[in-house]
Amino acid sequence: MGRYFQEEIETASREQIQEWQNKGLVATVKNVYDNVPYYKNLMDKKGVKPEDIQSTADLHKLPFLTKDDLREAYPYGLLALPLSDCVRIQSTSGTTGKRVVAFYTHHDIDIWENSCARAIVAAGGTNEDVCHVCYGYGLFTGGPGLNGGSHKVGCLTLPMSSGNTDRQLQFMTDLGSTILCCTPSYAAYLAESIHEKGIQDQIQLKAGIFGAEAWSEEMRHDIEEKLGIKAYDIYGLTEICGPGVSFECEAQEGMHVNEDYFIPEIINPETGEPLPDGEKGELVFTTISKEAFPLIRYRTKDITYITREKCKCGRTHARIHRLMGRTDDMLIIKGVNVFPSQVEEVLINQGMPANYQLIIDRINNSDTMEVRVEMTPEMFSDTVSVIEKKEKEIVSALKSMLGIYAKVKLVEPKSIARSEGKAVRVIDNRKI
Ligand code: DLL
Repeated sequence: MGRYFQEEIETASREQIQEWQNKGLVATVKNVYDNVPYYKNLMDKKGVKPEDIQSTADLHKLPFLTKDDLREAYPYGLLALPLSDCVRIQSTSGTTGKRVVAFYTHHDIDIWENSCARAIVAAGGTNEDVCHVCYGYGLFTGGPGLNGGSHKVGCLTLPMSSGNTDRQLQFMTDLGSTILCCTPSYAAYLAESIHEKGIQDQIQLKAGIFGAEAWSEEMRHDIEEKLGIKAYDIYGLTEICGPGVSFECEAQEGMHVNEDYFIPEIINPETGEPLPDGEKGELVFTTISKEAFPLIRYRTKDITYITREKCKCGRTHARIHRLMGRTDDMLIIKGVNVFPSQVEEVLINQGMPANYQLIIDRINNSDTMEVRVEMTPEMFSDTVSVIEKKEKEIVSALKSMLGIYAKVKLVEPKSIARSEGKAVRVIDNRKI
């Protein structure tokens, strides 16, 4: 297979990429204007017609799309094809009320799996490899995406899904897994477990493809050293397809965006103005190949910058720098998206006052969340067992809302520091 999954595409000239993008953009804009009333309405409001868009230089004329639009149009309002042409949905983790649902045709799954296959080959994968996928399977895109990419490359694919570390390690040693796909925090946890059990000699891993949450260069070095592998970053979001929107190559100097499928832009999050290469801002994507759920100028809220400088690996597609945070308050805990407002909703439903704080940490390389919430003066005079019972009730309500465990601690009235301005709801002690 060589160094690339699709060499001609991945190493195409900038002129060629530009031509694909211009053509794809013009066709996509015409398609959504003609077939998706929601888009027509947005474009009409902005006074822009499909004829005004001739190339990527006209991108800035188009309206943005946000997660709120996706929620408003839920579930079918942004579909560009009849449902009979769609074969799959995926959905985002942990959002309140209406989740975001993305639709796929056979073609859409194909380009998504190509994206993941490119990532696997960029990490050194071939059909000789045993690809161990422990991202979650189901509505989350991590498992299905890497699974599909692994099939395309011809690796022996282990659809492990997440959890059950003992079983993960057993398969990893018995079947000789060589490529590990999971969140960086789970990779670090697996590395620790391997050392605790003293089974380093039985591990044959050579590479890891880690994403879905922020991680640091330090964490990369730590995982690489403990597992004896090269650790590659992979980025993506459900709305655009899932993992594989961009991926790292052997140079490990930023993630190549699959520019034949997605046009990246960086904007100033306050003004919406496009920013030049090298300047940090909010990442925005326009899809130019998707059929069922094309998105135009979708604001990811992720912060990074773009470079189009030549990469040592020979790939010509633009790169984004390791993600540098988000413009909103969404937290990613154990790969699950959590908004403080969701926690607030649970607390209020449980009859608690909205004086609370979330303490996020990374202990033994695994994310933890503690919810501290003030009791009312009446509760404060309750017995310890009544208070403990209430804590347990909140733990289980949070678990069913968020899908993850959070420790709950009821604290004295007025013991959470009040701030002058906006409430400080989140204390994130993770060093990432
Ligand atoms: O997390 C898709 C994915 C699965 C990517 C597996 C990589 C590997 P969502 O659940 O929709 O999709 O969450 C998307 O996760 O907007 C980022 O804020 C964050 N994110 C994803 N990859 C990275 C990364 C999947 N490599 C949101 N570094 C995005 C930092 C990441 N943040």
